[in-house]
Amino acid sequence: MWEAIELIDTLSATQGPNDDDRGGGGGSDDGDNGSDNDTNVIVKPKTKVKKPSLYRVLLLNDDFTPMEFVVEVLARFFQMNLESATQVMLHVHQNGVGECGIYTYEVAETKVTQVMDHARKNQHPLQCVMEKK
Ligand code: TYC
Repeated sequence: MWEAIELIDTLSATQGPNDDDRGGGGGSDDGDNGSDNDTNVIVKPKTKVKKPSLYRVLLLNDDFTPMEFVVEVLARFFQMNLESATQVMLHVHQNGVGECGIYTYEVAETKVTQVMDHARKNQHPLQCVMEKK
């Protein structure tokens, strides 16, 4: 995608009469209509900035994963202090599901993988999933 921008001809603006006009019989050879407020049009690539889609990382409740383990997971992988981690853990315990954080796709995917790997290694059935916001 391209956008046109106008560039004011600083040469003609600062040097007064155009001294490049040799042999043109006084006429202008710069291809414009002769009125000498020269502007040149150049093109540059249009910078496209798109906001990335965001994803919620969620923890699901189960009957077997120890509360202490869930708190430790929230502190370790989601940078929560013990108070926040305990609040989120209790929310999941009471409501079945709770939000650990909101991230771009690849960060969210990494968090889910880290939590699931950690839970499996410790033989807990803890489930962590992501969903588009
Ligand atoms: N319900 C679990 C228990 O009573 C605790 C728990 C909380 C498990 C949150 C998973 O995501 C979870 N031990």
